[in-house]
Amino acid sequence: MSDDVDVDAVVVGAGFAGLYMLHSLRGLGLSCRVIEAGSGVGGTWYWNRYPGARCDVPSLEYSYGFDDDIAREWTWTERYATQPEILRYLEFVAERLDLSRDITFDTRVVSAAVDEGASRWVVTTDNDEMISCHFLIMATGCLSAANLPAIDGVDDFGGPTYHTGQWPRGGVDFTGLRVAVIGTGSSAVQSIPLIAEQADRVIVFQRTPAYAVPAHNRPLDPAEVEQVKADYPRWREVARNTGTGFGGHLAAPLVGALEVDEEERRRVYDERWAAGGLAFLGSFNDLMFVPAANDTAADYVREKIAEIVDDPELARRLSPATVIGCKRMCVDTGYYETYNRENVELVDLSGSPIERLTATGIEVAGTVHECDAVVFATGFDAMTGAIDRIDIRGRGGLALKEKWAAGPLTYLGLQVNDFPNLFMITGPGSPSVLTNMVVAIEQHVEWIRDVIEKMHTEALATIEPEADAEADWVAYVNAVAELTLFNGCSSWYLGTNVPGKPRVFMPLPGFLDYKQRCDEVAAAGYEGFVFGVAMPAR
Ligand code: FAD
Ligand code: N01
Repeated sequence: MSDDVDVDAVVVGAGFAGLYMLHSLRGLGLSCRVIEAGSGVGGTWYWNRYPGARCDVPSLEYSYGFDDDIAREWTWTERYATQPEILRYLEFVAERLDLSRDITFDTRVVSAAVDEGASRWVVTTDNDEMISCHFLIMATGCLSAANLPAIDGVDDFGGPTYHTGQWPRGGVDFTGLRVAVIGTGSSAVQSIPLIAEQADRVIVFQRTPAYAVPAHNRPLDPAEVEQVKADYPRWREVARNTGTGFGGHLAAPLVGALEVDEEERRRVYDERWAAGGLAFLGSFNDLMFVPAANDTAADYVREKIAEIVDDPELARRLSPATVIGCKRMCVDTGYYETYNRENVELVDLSGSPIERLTATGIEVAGTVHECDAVVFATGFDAMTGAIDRIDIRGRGGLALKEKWAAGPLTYLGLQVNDFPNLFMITGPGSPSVLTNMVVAIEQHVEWIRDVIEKMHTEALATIEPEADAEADWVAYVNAVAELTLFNGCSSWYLGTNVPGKPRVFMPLPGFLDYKQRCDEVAAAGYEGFVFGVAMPAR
């Protein structure tokens, strides 16, 4: 072990969340160390370098709002920025705020344990370093723990394999190759059209078809950018007061899909389809609540798939039968059109899963589909995966993983009972992945910053949620989820993409209500939290 290090706070992760947390803690005059497994800042945008990776919340909104100078100095070039552009933006922010000097790269946090006597955490890294800190803040990301399914024979395959979330930094050249892509979620929907343009052949292995709406990506007109920049503070304020953290400048739907006639419904869907992007699901206010309303949107997208894909049987296989929106919707550029190419083939796994990888290909129902490279677009152990991969021990040696064995338990998605001074940014039980995540991250960072400032001012050693407050919050999150159609299919929101993970809806729908609740809790003296002057014994 190297010499022990003492800091006020350790932040794990240097994506949008970790960078802003570091800047905020510095603003309080605290010493802070960020530990990041990657070799640079960026988080999601450092790791996901697959072809076609870009945001699906418009760039003008998918960016920090906390610093007016940064907002003015940075100029987005496309409606939906590419991964390299978003990474450059985060590198620019890190440089502008001189953040990297407090970040340790290429280092993974492997464990963290409460030292009850000293009211501190002891954090250990894979470089055998031990860091003692008062506050431990997980900025580990909701979608950062790659999910590599345990498929037989992976080691037998003779060619290279890639996961979209761990893409090589130098890129991959698929020219002349037969490429298998496993999965049809957002990462696959973005990458398949570009891989198909380069590779000799693409074979897509689809277990469940996805709903995709067109991005209609385009270069941003400089005049439009300047107009938004001039009005940025108002834009940001409006976004922070929506249910999703973005799109506040669009007219919010005031009616349900079943409250209008067929002609009006189609007009609205046509308009949203032509506008492009996730706002399609905001066409009507009941789409995620009323099954018959949801059917109208699902039918509309299925019709579009049938119009775009030339082969009717292929269109049928690409058409989802589930509730639209219960898996995260995909935003595409030429995804369905790609299936009209001669060099693209779909293997439907709905009847029989992948049996194994062989030396030369992927075997399904006794047939080996020959390929030279395999892309796992198989997603993430979402929301809890990155946290669960760290051995976190609270009071009495309680393992967080054990506490969460039946599903994550948190108060406000920010803290866990028995784990004093441990915070999570966009933790389970908060709106997180159902929002423009930059807005949700800023709200969490600022809430955590404010409570830490209070603790410093008032010489409070610990903060921790009461067990009852936590139990009530978990019940509330479940009750809200029950009102929606999110339970209507298997999804990573529910953890069902990872074998053995409990089926629990992890995020909380409704950003605005949530934000108001957090503000009320703080205004009421941090209702539901207990402060200690010294670390209490278990
Ligand atoms: P991340 O960016 O995931 O960063 C977490 C960091 O923590 C990672 O760098 C990781 O290496 C590090 N880390 C984790 N565990 C450890 C450990 N034990 N030790 C050390 N370091 C660790 N959201 C949107 O709102 N709009 C979008 O358009 C959008 N597009 C996306 C596109 C893709 C391809 C993906 C995968 C996600 C997208 N998201 C989007 C969600 C995205 O994850 C968030 O918007 C945001 O980038 C999350 O930032 P973060 O800092 O919370 O986490
Ligand atoms: O992962 P996913 P992702 N055999 O979990 C399939 C964000 N994001 O990386 O649906 C065969 O959505 C799995 O099948 P099924 C966004 O929030 C945003 O694409 O479980 N198939 C599914 O088809 C997104 O939702 C963007 O039946 C297997 C796919 O793999 C989240 O990140 C871009 C399998 C995984 O899809 C995750 O997206 C990218 C197996 N054993 C990501 N295991 C934007 O557009 C899994 N699958 C901004």
